[in-house]
Amino acid sequence: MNPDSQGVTLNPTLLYACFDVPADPWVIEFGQAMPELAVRVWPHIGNAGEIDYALVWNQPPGFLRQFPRLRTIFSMGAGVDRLLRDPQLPDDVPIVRMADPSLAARMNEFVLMRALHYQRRMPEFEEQQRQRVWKQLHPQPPQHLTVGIMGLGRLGLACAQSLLMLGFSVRGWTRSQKAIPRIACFSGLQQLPAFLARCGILVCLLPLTLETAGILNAACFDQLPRGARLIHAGRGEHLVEEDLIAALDSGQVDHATLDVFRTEPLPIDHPFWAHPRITILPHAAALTEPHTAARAVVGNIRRNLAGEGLLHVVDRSAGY
Ligand code: NDP
Ligand code: OXD
Repeated sequence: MNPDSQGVTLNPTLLYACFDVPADPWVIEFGQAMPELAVRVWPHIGNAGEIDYALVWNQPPGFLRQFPRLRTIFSMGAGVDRLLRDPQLPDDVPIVRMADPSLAARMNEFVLMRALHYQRRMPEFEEQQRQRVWKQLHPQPPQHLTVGIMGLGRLGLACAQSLLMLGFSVRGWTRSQKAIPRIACFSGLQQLPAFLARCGILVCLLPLTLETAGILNAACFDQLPRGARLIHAGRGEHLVEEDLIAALDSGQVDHATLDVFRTEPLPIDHPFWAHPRITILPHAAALTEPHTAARAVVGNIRRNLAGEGLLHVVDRSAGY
């Protein structure tokens, strides 16, 4: 460390260790946002004892133990489930999740796009096109279509507010009870059935925790109105895959848009690829964008250096 008389680090060092994510755009953005920040890119870490901050993604278990001076772990993603699964994660270093506003903006676009796709009956028009059928179908008025969002956090709440502006009827399900104007709010497992009972479109934007793993299962699908649609951009482990296939095949669920999977990339022989009522995206609903995300990280580094509290710190006991 290189402290001045108040104990503030003058030349902080950030390690970039996002495996499989190219470093170059990030190095450029960090250089512009905070020229005094020294950025080292894994594996060229130099002296591990000089690393103050680490920006990580998909790093191997135990990786973060080698940096004795680490002050903050920044996750490149909003979801920190994989990070928290590391049994050797240093337990005295705060973890900050990605809360860059552009992530919420991208997720918002994605959920709106798919909700409108369903509201405007696009799956039916696509099928008509395959059959060369010319038949006009009235869209479902959005106020008659309830979109239920599991998780009203930074992403879910942004989506909920935009859906409201488009006239959809919106409800949300969270861990703690909320009171949000014009959104019917439900919380906890006890209120899950009442929440699900009206969701013509179910959106999953939950973090993956012990409580939420496998939550998109047969019991969940059975409680939805018949013919409901699913938009899933949480984590692959939320979904019991065979239960979705059964629900689609029985007509209980009409269509699913899936962005996340238990195994990513989705194996080439996975039945989802060819299912006529599943739309697949390669975990691309909301990608972290270096230009804005590097500034979000720098903002927090500056707060930390100034002795202010970090923003968006993960609650390890809650798991998100
Ligand atoms: P937040 O932490 O801001 O919000 C999480 C929400 O989930 C909160 O409303 C929380 O409730 C709720 N929640 C957590 N546990 C439970 C539970 N047991 N029962 C009911 N509700 C629960 O997260 P973000 O909105 O930033 O991100 C959500 C997730 O989206 C990420 O964890 C990640 O998995 C996924 N994601 C996917 C991306 C993609 O491209 N596919 C991109 C980015 C994120 P409460 O408000 O009461 O705390
Ligand atoms: C994230 C993700 O968590 O990309 O940000 O899924």
